[in-house]
Formats: sequence, C-alpha cells, structure tokens
Amino acid sequence: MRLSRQTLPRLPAAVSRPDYDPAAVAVGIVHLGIGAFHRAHQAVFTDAVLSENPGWGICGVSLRSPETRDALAPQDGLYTLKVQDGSGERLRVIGSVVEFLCAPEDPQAVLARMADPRTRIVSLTVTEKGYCHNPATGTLDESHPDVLHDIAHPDRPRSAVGFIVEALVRRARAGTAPFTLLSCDNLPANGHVLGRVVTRFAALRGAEAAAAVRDVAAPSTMIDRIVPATTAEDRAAVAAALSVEDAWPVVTEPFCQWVVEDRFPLGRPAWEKAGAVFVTDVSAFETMKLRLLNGSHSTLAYLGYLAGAETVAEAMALPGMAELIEGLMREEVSPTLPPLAGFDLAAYCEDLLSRFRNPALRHRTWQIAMDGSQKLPQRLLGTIRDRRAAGAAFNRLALGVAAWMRYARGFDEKGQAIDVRDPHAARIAGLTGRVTEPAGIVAAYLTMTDVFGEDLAQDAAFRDAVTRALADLMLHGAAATIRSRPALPPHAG
Ligand code: CS2
Repeated sequence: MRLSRQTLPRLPAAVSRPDYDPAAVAVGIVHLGIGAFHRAHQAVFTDAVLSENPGWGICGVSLRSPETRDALAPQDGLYTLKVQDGSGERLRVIGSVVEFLCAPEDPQAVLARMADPRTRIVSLTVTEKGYCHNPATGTLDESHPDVLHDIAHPDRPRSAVGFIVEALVRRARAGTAPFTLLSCDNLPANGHVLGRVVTRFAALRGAEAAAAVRDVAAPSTMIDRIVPATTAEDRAAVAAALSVEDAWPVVTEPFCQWVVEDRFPLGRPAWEKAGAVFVTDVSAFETMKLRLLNGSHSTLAYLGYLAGAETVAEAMALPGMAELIEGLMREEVSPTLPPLAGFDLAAYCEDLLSRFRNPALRHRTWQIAMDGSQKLPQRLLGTIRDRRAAGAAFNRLALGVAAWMRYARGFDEKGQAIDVRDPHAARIAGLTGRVTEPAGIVAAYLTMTDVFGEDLAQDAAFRDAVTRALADLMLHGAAATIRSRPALPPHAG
C-alpha cells in the first residue's frame, strides 16, 4: 500500500500530517528544480501555512528527469519528511506540492502554468550550474549551449532562464503582471544573479522580451538545511514507521533557517508564521552562510573523500579535521564577514561543528564534492580575496582549494577513478591530465579564469599557497596533511 490522500488516515498517530485538506489546495507557486532540498525546506514552510490560504500550493517542475514526478504523483504529491539527529527522529507528511511537471516531456505545460495569472511566485533550486552563468563574474555565459538553444527556440526552452523569460513574455502579452522570482540556490546575492542573467538573456532575445522582464522582482534569500540524498535504507525505515510505502521520503536535520528579502509584488504565503525571517537586505546572512557552512562543507568533502571518509560525520572524525575546520571558520573566515548586529557568530560556528557531526545523517562527501568549479568561487575564493586584501594568512582555505584540485583530477590516493561530477570535469582532465608537478597542476587550473577570476589567476601569493598545500597532499596524502595542518604556522598572505 502506498502513501496517498486515501491512506493518510491510516498513518500512526505520532506522524504529523497536513492540517488542511490537500485536495483543496490550488497552485500559486511554480518551483523549478523539485529535488530533495526544496522538499525539505520551502515546501515545508509552505505546508505549515497552507491552512491559512490554500491558494499557495506548489507545482514542482523538474528540468531534467521525470523521477520525482513518477515517485510522487501516484501519492497525490504527499511525501514524508524525516527529521533526525543523534537524539531521535520525527516524521511529518507534507502536502504542499500538488502538481508535478517534467519540462523536457512537456515544456508547453510548464510555460502555461508559469504564465497562468494564479501563479504569483516562481522559485528555483536548480543548483549553481543551472544559472548558466560565469561563476567568477555572476554574468550570463552567452556561449552556454542551453542559452544558445533557448535563444534560437524561445518557445521550447531547456534552461531555467529560458523558461522564465518566455513565461514573462507570455504574461506581458496577456496583460498579466510578472511573477516574483525567488532563487533558493547557494549563490551570493542569488536574486541579483538571477535578475542579471534573466535581464541579459531577455536583451539577447530582443526588445519584446527585454520589456517583459523589466519590472520583475527577484528578492535574494539565504536558505539553510542539510539534506543528504535519500537512500534505500531511508525508504525502508520510513515504510516500516508509516506501515505504507513512500517512494521518495526526504531525510534532514532539525536545523532549518530561511532569511528572505520581502519584495513580493503579487503577495506571498505567510512564511514568517513558519519561522522564516523577512529582512530588507539578506547579503550579510548569505555571505556568512556560504563562507562558513558551505566553505567548510566543500573543504570537508574534498579532504574527507581523499582520506577515505564516505560521509561528513566520518570526515569530522578524522584526526585533526575538527580542529582544521574550526580554525578555518574562526581564524580565516569569520574576520572577513560583515557585522551582523546581535548575531552570535561564535555560537553559529559551534552549531555548525555539531551539525557536521550529526551521526544520524549519512551525507556523502561525494555528493557535496559535485560541481566544485561552480561552488568554489563563493565558498572559498571570495574569502581568500578578502584575506589577501587584508594581508592575512589563508593556509586552511588554500588547502581546501588544493583538495578540490587534487580531487577533480579524477583519481584517488590509491589510483582508483573518482566519479567526478562537474560541468568542467572533461576540461579539467584535459588541462591537468599530463602534468605531474604541483606547480604545473596549479598553473593549469589557474587558466580557468571563469572560476578564479583574472585577479586570483595572476596572484603569486595565492598560487604559491595553493601549490604548497597541493604538494603536501600529493607527497603525504590527505590524512597526514589533515593531521599536521592545524599545527602548522599560518603562511603569511
Ligand atoms: C552542500 C549544501 O551539497 C552541498 O554542496 O554544501 O547543499 C548544504 O548542505 C546546504 O547548503 C545546507 O544549507
């Protein structure tokens, strides 16, 4: 038997469920990128406030595979959120996603839903690479194959930006006001980046599109919840607890944070009643989260993977790792952060260390290691820029960058192939494949100015620090480097 509206009443009493009638919910939000992250975050905030206004249901669009739709449509969109840490777990059935569309199968249905006047928000979790931008500059990559395709075929787009611009054109033609764009990806100033790529893409399409996107609001947000990919064991455990099958539950941690700029011309759900914090400028929160959480996460992922740790919790348990990450956060990242009045930064770092240690989450280092070329600029390189400008040391940050360089070459310390998932994996292999010396490898990577920017690519102190760190990794291995690193005197910037 499967989880569905019909089987909801049979669930054990301890399982929370919607306090509204899921059948009465209407779509008000189209979400592009209906993955686990969205279903553990925005969809949960929305679920909590639908009883007030059932007009804010979500249409979940996948831009690639039909997997989520195939798993959840037979369940009337219902799925289980399992929140767990070392002290226990809680199960809650979420009912806010009421429609599923798979863009490659039916782009017209997606465009029609986005152009519908009842759609007032289009939100996104399409990952960093989904913005078709240059990560170093935050501007549209005008030679991206999807951008070229979507300009040539505006009525059957592939990319998020192509769908957004075509839907806004259709709304303008029909006299419908633009929806609010809400980027929920881990990018600095994510609303600005989205607004910028949308505006540039529309200008490339022509005058009508440029006019259609002119007034679109794109508030920035900081989103935070650790959501590992669901495993077969998670599915089995949830089925046992529910006594019905759930084809795609989501497993996450108790921590959940959402800071949002309050610019929604066509309205929004009362997400503040579910704990979202509305502000006028989110940038200080975003920089803090990207540099402290995600910067540490990527460092843990590359070093941990190379040292043989399958999960973040295992990586944290490697000798020297917790000290390394704590030093990275407190001594190298924290001094670069803009002040946040009344915010306890030390407590935030302390919380992060225990979140990374959460023994109940099997968050794979390999999962976080994906797409490093798209993640490093905002997670580590921006911090390094600020350290350089202050003449300060950054040896742990340099080690994080070197660990990515070591990892992305595609073989581990035993010579086994690594399944590197990165839009630039082939380019990296081509650039570095034949080079064997640390200095040569770093020089080859630094030709990627779309990652490093012209400035860091030319910066001798940056190059030297990363080369030293890479040499340590290649000579001594990741485990020994992690063990020795915290005790090393910081290299002068
Ligand atoms: C992670 C993030 O996969 C990754 O790259 O660093 O998904 C991280 O878990 C979230 O940003 C936490 O809010």
